[in-house]
Amino acid sequence: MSQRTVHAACPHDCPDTCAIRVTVEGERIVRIQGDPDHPPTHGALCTKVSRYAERVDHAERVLTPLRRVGPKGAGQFEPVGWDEALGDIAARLAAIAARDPEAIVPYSYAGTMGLVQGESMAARFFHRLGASLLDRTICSAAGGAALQATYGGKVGMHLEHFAESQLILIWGSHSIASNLHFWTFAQAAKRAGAKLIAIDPRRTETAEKCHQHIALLPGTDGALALGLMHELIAHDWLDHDYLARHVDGWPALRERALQWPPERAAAECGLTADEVRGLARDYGLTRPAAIRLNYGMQRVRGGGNAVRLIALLPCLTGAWRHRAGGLLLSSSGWFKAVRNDAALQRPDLLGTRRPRTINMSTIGDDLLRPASPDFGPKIEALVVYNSNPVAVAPESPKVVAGFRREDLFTVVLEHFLTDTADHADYVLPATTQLEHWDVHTSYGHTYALVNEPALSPRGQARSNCEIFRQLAARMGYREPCFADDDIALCHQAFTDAIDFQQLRAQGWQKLGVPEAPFADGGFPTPSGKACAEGAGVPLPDHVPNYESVASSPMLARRYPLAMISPPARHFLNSSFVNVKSLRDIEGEPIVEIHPDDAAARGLADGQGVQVVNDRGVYHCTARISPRARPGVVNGLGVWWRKFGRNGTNVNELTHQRLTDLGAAPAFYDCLVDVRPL
Ligand SMILES: Nc1nc2c(c(=O)[nH]1)N[C@H]1C(S)=C(S)[C@@H](COP(=O)(O)OP(=O)(O)OC[C@H]3O[C@@H](n4cnc5c(=O)[nH]c(N)nc54)[C@H](O)[C@@H]3O)O[C@H]1N2
Ligand SMILES: Nc1nc2c(c(=O)[nH]1)N[C@H]1C(S)=C(S)[C@@H](COP(=O)(O)OP(=O)(O)OC[C@H]3O[C@@H](n4cnc5c(=O)[nH]c(N)nc54)[C@H](O)[C@@H]3O)O[C@H]1N2
Ligand code: SF4
Ligand SMILES: [Mo]
Repeated sequence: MSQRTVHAACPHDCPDTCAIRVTVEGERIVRIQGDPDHPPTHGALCTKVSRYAERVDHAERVLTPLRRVGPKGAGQFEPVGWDEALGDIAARLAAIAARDPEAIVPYSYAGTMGLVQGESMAARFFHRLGASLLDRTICSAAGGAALQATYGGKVGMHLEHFAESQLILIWGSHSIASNLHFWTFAQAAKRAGAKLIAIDPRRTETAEKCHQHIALLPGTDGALALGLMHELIAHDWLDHDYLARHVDGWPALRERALQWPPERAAAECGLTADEVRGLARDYGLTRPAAIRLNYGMQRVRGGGNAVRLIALLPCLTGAWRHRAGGLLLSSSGWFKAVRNDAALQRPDLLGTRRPRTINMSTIGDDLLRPASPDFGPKIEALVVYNSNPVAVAPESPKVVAGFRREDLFTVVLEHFLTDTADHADYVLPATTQLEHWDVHTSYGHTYALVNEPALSPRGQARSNCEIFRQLAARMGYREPCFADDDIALCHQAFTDAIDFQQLRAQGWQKLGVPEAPFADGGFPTPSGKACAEGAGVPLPDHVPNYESVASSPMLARRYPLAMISPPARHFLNSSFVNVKSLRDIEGEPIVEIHPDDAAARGLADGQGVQVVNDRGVYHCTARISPRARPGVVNGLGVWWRKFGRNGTNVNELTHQRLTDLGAAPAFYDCLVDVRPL
């Protein structure tokens, strides 16, 4: 049989959004390779996606609709035909909608980042229904709001230009794990003489390979940024012309920064004053200097303010003047000009209705809330797609209790029986990226991509869009938009600036973003200036954690260790945990603890431990390791609960309090203690 190669895109929630070439022979996967012509991908995929065939053709893939037969949450199902499943689901949703459609809540995130299999037909369906809206805050909302306030959008440097930087601060990013293709450009810079500095509480493989590692306490980045500003001012390492012409609110920020001498910042951050001074000197005197900020540092109470302060650093030094200077947290805002979200999602189908919005990050509390004038109706039905909230949402004891409610009707579109699918009344088999059409943008580079199906749907799987199209038909929705097929949706996703035929021919297309976008100001804010302080935008400040030894000393007496829970390198959030070869690399759920903290607790390496706080108990294995700094433990995530020693994962311990900006979770703002099992 002859072989065929198609252009695909990695669907996962990763800034790299690789262009992929999939070679198949009939319905058999022959090869999955990075596209050598796509500059960010340059032919390489990460370990996870190189092994994608193991995920697509996994023995445990859900390949027929399933109906619950056991108790809620037990994961016991029987196969059922599509007609029966869709008929029953439509009838159940219609009955709830007849009382109050807002009692129905869609729950989705970035299982696929595709514009089509993400929020297109699904959004149309829920808009037509009048269901509650979902605020998708779980990952990047604090940093996103901060970029919006500071730059006027989620915009920044080009990925490729980091190769020409002379100094790169890798700030709150384990690039080798979660931004691998950036790391390649950083390596090129290093070979050309650049200095790399990691700013991260954890001594990651990335931090190890940098020239310097600044291991600050979690949630103290805002204080560090203020301390750096203090030094930039004190030594006059400022670009006065840039500040005068392109920054709003500089005099007030200057006053605030002058209150943060290096000693004060260092005390707050758990660093030495010399570390703060040295970092400021490097940043103040090296040209061009770039910051690769990432979302790890904004998963704390003050994450939004911290991002605002850091995002102002290149405005103080004028680093933006050079294309290899400035900052990149997200590039997704550059796609605003070419996206056609309203055409895909059709918010007009709401008519005059204005449903309430549920914040996905407080789903634990919200599932347990009774009806009230403030909250609206009790949640009676959840339709989950592209997400695994039982594993990934904060404070799992509450999330699980909510999902176990006997009076909650839950439908989960999935590839696998995840912790969330185990709690479903119906599980519907979804296609993977190799079996459906999609188009993609990126938050780490500036190329649009297409994904052509390489395979027919496995088993009875259907694409998310097909499932919502069929549900819409059964609900009696007759608007023409419910007849659009997946290819038609791909066409509608972009404005004419992206030529779909050309996209198909090459697999990707670069956006027209200026080389050095803010060399002469021109930020997409109302004033065109970067904003330190302005109308409705207060001056940023260091906002201490909800939970830390310094900010909550009473709590810290019982739970003296700060816990962060960044992802294990071979998983992608909770995706891939069930791929055995990847799980074997990670081994088992662990908590990294510094030798001194382990000794104080009489813990041995490899010993079973309970990680505890008032919210829950998480059993895992202690790894005594210099990757953990004193006072901070690293509970790597996000394991499936069912692979955990006591059927929990690290989110058993996290809380649902929200960040200062963006109403996001503060996963890494969490006190615990570690005790022998
Ligand atoms: N392999 C792999 N790749 C991934 C993911 C994955 O799960 N696995 N997830 C994807 C997703 S959804 C996202 S959002 C991104 C996440 O990737 P990043 O945006 O890089 O965020 P995290 O991995 O959460 O954290 C990055 C680093 O920040 C550090 N950190 C934690 N707290 C703080 C702090 O207070 N200050 C500072 N300075 N650093 C801190 C952590 O120790 C970690 O090493 O990666 C994507 N790529
Ligand atoms: N403690 C702690 N918790 C965290 C984090 C952390 O660092 N620490 N990270 C947080 C972050 S950054 C994020 S982004 C969230 C991520 O949370 P989620 O967006 O829920 O991401 P995943 O865990 O990868 O789950 C995605 C699910 O979607 C499914 N899926 C993939 N493609 C498709 C498709 O085409 N159709 C359907 N129907 N399903 C599909 C996958 O099988 C997978 O089970 O987790 C957050 N939770
Ligand atoms: S997960 Fe990231 S690095 Fe891996 S293939 Fe996908 S986009 Fe590329
Ligand atoms: Mo994320």
